[in-house]
Amino acid sequence: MDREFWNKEIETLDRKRLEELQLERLNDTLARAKKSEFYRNRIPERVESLAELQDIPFTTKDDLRKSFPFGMVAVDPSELVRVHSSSGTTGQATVIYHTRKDIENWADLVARCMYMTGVRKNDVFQNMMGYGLFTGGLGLHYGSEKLGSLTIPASSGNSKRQIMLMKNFNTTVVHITPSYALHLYTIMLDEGIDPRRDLKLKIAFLGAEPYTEETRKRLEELYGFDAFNSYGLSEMNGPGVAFECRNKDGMHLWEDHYIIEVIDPVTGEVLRDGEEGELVLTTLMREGMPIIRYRTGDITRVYPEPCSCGRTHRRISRIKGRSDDMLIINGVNLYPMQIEKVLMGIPEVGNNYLIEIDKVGYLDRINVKVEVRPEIFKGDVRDLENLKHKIIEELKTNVLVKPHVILVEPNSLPKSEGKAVRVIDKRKSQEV
Ligand code: DLL
Repeated sequence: MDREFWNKEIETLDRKRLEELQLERLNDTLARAKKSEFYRNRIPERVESLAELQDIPFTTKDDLRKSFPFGMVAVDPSELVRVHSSSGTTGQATVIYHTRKDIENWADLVARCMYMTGVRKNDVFQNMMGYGLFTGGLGLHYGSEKLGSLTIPASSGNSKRQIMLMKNFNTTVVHITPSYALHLYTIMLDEGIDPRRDLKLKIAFLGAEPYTEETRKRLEELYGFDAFNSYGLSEMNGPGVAFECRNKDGMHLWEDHYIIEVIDPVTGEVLRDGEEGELVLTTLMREGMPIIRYRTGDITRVYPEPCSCGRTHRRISRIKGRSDDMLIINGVNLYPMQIEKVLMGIPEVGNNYLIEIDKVGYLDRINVKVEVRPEIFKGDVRDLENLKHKIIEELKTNVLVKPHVILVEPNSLPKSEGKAVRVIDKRKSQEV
């Protein structure tokens, strides 16, 4: 019979042993990190318990920027074999370096994630995330090759070619951002392709941007695949940090490679399992650039209960958004995902939307532009009016803001082939 785990011993290690391993690896990490300019005078030689980690200051994105280019490198630069950079659009990019061992460890983690969802050697894996400095492409690529599945390095975009590749090679597994998956379906419709009928897709990995359970369900229905949530960030390698198992209820964060903390984003206080806050991660295996207590900015919580799959590594909940994504509309706090949740739950709503915020006099106004399904758009105007009212009512009830809703033609909003821009806040540019 097929085995169930990529590495059973480590994935099911009992919690006490796992924590002992973490302490051992944390001390190795501290010793390595001390060799970098940034950490030299910032961290102790060693700690006696995991709890002592809390006495070490956080590392922020700004610290990474300031220590560009080599301030956090902990090995001789000749040992580095790869560089990745985070997708930030403003200011100095954050740069992460890897040694050969780092790349091998990362590939093994990704293979572990893929195997956990049911991918095997005989699968055909089409990687539709950008290849390059972004980690979504190369990160999954090496993991998939390590697992042994046939790997198609398709990269993102060029939708017609993606569809052709899926048909020619009988692709069974895809890696794609949820917003691109929503868009790609509309191209399939135009091309007369019904993925459930014409393709062999079984599994999808969706990640790199926030999305809702409603979007997952919608995509599973449209494509007929099982979609698994995948979380990661360049600073912690990229994809492969946390992934859903077949239960699809929270993402196992690999605690043999990372220490998890969740903090109150305002006070920095460490919260208990189950409490929502900002995720803070420490690398345990990285050689080239160890990072200690990194503030990810991502809002989540740790599941206190163990998972029935047998893996002992704790799960984190779907990321609600980044702490800096939160919008304040006339005093009401709101995450864009709360709007997506409502929209993707309404069947007549199409596969794309955009939130624009501006000011009218002293008041904030939120405009939600929503693409409509083609058959509804071409149908009766009264149905469109009813749909508009339904969206407004549901948003008012669930999100507590009254938006201005504009229904638009399918495929008319800016398309996403990678990470979608869901919000345009015009209030800043309106200030005089
Ligand atoms: O997006 C790494 C990645 C690639 C993850 C492919 C998963 C799949 P960055 O470009 O550094 O790295 O962006 C990291 O994206 O801090 C989150 O805010 C967001 N993010 C990533 N995965 C998820 C997810 C890659 N599943 C930032 N849900 C992170 C919500 C996510 N947000």
